Amino acid sequence: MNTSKSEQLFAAAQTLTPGGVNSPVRAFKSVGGTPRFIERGAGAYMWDADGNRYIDYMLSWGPLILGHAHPAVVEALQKAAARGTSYGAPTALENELAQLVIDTVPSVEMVRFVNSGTEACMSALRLARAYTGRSKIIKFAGCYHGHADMLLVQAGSGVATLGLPDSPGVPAAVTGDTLTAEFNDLEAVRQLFAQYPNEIAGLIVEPIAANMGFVLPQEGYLQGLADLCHQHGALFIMDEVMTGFRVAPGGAQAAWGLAPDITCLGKVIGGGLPVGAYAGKRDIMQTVAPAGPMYQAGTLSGNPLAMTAGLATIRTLLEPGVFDGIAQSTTTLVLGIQAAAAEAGIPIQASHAGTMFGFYFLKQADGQITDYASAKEYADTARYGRYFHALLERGVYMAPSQFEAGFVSSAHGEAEIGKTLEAIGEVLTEVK
Ligand code: HOZ
Repeated sequence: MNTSKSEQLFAAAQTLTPGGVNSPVRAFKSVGGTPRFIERGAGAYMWDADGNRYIDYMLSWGPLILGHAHPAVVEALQKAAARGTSYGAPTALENELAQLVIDTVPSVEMVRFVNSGTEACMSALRLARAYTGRSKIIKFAGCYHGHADMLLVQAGSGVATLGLPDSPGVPAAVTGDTLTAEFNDLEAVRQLFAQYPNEIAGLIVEPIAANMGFVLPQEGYLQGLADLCHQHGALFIMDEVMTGFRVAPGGAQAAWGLAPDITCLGKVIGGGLPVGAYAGKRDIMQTVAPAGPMYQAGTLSGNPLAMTAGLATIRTLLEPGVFDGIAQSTTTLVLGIQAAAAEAGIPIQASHAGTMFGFYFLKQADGQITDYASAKEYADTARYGRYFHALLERGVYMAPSQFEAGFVSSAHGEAEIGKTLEAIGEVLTEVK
């Protein structure tokens, strides 16, 4: 595969921006090699600067649930752009998207739009602190909620991929109120609440830990967290930036019958444009300025183009059969990966939920990954790197890290899933 243009572009980029990328997970650091510079996308495919075509399972890290450049999204955006790209004043579009989110995500009664998942989570925690008058928060090792200072503690995603310790530049005073526990360990959280009575404002959790690979919550775990929060006067915050509109249209909370106090959203609700949102029960959300005293603002928040792309995406996703079709493709893909790995005699741990999936190559067949500690212990990142590149050579683009999730879109039809499984079958015999 000729990648000379990507190599030239990457060399230039490294002189222009740190590491040559504008977000660390793009840099292929843990899998090695040169990141592909992408020129265009259509449906399930994207093309790099050298003209190589890939079936895309990263989908901009989740947002593109209808695939690249879906006609309904593109057409709506073209019309919206012609009317102006930002006003710094409210629009009807914000009402429409807020109402759609409220109608679809069960626990949500009010929404505040921001520009990214980072902003959504950062603001959700400020809200929990403002609402409860308490300072401490709980997060889980290997979970990633964006790069706000207080949340860069035992973080997943790029921090896990690069094997970084907690980031320099984050003052100890800022993380002093961040308590951590291992994912799926309810007892650890019980102990934290016992240790800090009346001090914990809220607990934030990814319902599926999808920034340290793909770890499903154990039966009853998330409800157990919610119950502990409520017994102790803390808010239960679900970070559904990745799982929102992906595990089910109403997110993991709809699929699993959970009622968080605050929900963080992003990715799909912006249809590929920069967006985030925090949302929740009315009396909690009324704490936010100008309705209440907690300050949070943004020049481009509720941006008309982002609202337009989100509306077109979600409306199309909610058409009969669309979501279920993507979920079915995801199931077919994961079952196929499991079968191919079994045939090749390679131990893996694969799982999926709705339209998301993930799998680990295991260093030992009896290794079971349930949290960040076991992910670091059992995940065979070296084999993942070989698998990633062998697939890339065959025109299949998975996330460039063992510690990230995969995504499927409505544009991934039988042909794409079939070709992908064929490639995976070949690759798994190669990386044995
Ligand atoms: N949530 C994404 C990683 N899991 C964000 C992508 C990025 O950090 O660039």
